[in-house]
Amino acid sequence: MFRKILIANRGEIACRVIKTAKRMGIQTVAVYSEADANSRHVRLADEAVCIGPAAAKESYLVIEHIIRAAQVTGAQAIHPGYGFLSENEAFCEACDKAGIVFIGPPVAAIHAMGSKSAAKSLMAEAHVPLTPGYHGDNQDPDYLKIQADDIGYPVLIKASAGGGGKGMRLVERAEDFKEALASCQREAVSAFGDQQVLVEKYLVRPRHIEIQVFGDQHQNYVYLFERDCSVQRRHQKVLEEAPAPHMDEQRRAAMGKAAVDAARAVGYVGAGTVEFIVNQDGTFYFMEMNTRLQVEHPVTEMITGLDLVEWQLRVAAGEPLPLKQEQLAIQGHAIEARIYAEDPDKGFLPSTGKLIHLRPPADTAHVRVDTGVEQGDAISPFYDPMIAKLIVWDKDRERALARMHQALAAYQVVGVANNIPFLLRLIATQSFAQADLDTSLIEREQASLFPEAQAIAAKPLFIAALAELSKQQHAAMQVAKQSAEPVSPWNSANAWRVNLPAQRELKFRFGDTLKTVQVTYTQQGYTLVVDDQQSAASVIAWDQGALTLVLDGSRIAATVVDLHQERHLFADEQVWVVHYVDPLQIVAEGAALQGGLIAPMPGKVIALLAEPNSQVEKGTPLLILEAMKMEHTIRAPAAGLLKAYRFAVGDQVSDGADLVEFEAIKA
Ligand code: MV4
Repeated sequence: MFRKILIANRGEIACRVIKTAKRMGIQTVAVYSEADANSRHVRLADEAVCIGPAAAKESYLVIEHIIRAAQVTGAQAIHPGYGFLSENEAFCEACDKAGIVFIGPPVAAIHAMGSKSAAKSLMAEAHVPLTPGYHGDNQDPDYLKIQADDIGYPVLIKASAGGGGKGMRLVERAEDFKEALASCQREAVSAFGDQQVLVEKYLVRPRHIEIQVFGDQHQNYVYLFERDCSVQRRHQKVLEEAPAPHMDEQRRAAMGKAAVDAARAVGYVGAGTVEFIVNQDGTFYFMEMNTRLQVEHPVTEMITGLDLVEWQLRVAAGEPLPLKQEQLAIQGHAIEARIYAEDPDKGFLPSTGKLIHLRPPADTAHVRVDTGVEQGDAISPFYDPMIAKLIVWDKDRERALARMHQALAAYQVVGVANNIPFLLRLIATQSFAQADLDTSLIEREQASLFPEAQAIAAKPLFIAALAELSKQQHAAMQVAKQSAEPVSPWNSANAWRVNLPAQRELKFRFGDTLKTVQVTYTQQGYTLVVDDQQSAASVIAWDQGALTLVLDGSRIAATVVDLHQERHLFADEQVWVVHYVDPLQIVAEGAALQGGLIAPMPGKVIALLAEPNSQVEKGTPLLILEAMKMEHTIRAPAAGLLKAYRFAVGDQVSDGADLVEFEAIKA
């Protein structure tokens, strides 16, 4: 077995490989770009080597930098992970040339699977079922048209060098064939430099089911059952599960045999995946073979109890496969969700930034989180914006689905937009819940996946209000501790007023809607009112955002995370984001139109910051008001003329007092 391996990757897969290597007592070398200098995979590895600037093409894709890192650290083998150089023939050859073991298939297998049409011909020889169609070299348009007519419409024209859905044309009618062919050939030339196409029967509502295969260097082959990866968006997998719903033993054995025959046909070594496109009736056809460990391999690990990276290391070190086919069995059901820093409400635009709050669900026998980031890390714009893979397991699909809901709802992320709420809606769709799977599921379920924006209920607003009150109370107490009169009523933040019930308002914006929560202080805590909802509320505990509260007798644990004026509320397996409207800000914005800025609450003027009769920009600090034992900077709500101050430093001002005379420049 290797003493030391280098992981030529980053993020969750690098961390995942390091974890298995550590468990096996193998030393690990990480490689990282300058952008990843403080990343988790670097922290987890025994050694780390910088291989270049942030851009992948100057770091993670630079073969000689990686080979050199292995040589200087004495790594005997390289694990490529997935993506990057994991299916790159030149990299595989460079490893062989440098006498470093490439943990993956021989270069001939990578080569054989690199071309779609070559792969299909290999599969045909291995009697692996191919989609009915024409995959030959005769590219004469008239000949191809005859083939299409024989296949029967609808047909799909595909660029042989294409992949991932690029270079495909659906042809519904014979009269459209020639034009679609010409268009597909043009795209194939421009995108892949090769205009060869194939013509297939179009499968309606297909599923994507793939078989995990393993081969060792002693011609042993096994299949580790199947994964259903039909839930995709723009050819990116979103959810994966194992075993495939509605799969029967005979079909599983037939697909497994086909996959093993395919692996044997190319002399495959290591972990491989044979992808099939499958009709709703279960008939299956070869699609492509991947010569890397797939992103979704953990669902296979969860139902077999195996560690596929350990198998990869053992096979690469020349050991025989640890188990024979008859020793392999499926236990339970596993589902994986890919958690991404992307914004589903903005076309899944990637989101970058610092993960100021990141709290995954705890790892248990039922929940596994494979991640490359920790709280405080950043999602950078240079790479795939994956936050983590969340994998759950239970005895059957229904229980696994419940686990996934629970785990997603517990996954707290603040600092980047993310797809967790989308994933929660996705697993709750009728189609997914009932395992009515096919590659168009997400398109089909658009209505429930992108619902109309809902009005916010009272509960989250009350939680936000209680968090705000607790935070201000805590701040006031901190100040009181330093003041000469810690028990003075001025040092409390309970809106105390002579002969009046202590009351105040807290304002929150949810989307474009402004909500005002009326707060009345009571002996027991608070009475909160918003719209027509009223609740008796109290705070049991508040510690930097961890809030335990009681609303109308029900105890609730909530997490409230501040990001600038945003308040991210996690409670009841839900998340809300509201915008706290600082009373000082709203007064400035609201009052500026009347030519003055009024004091939002009683306080003392402690500083005048601009010159009377001067032009100021929007946001220019004008004065500082000390209110509720906190300093509040009153800023110019718009560009305009600061005509005069109405108070001097040290003056006490009452709630609503006119502070300055200000003339906004009309936009
Ligand atoms: C097909 C097909 C329907 N009929 N072939 C998409 C890219 C590549 N994986 C093959 N793909 C398809 N080939 C025939 N004859 C539908 C797809 C397809 C698809 C396949 C698997 C997973 C996701 C997909 C999304 C859209 C289309």
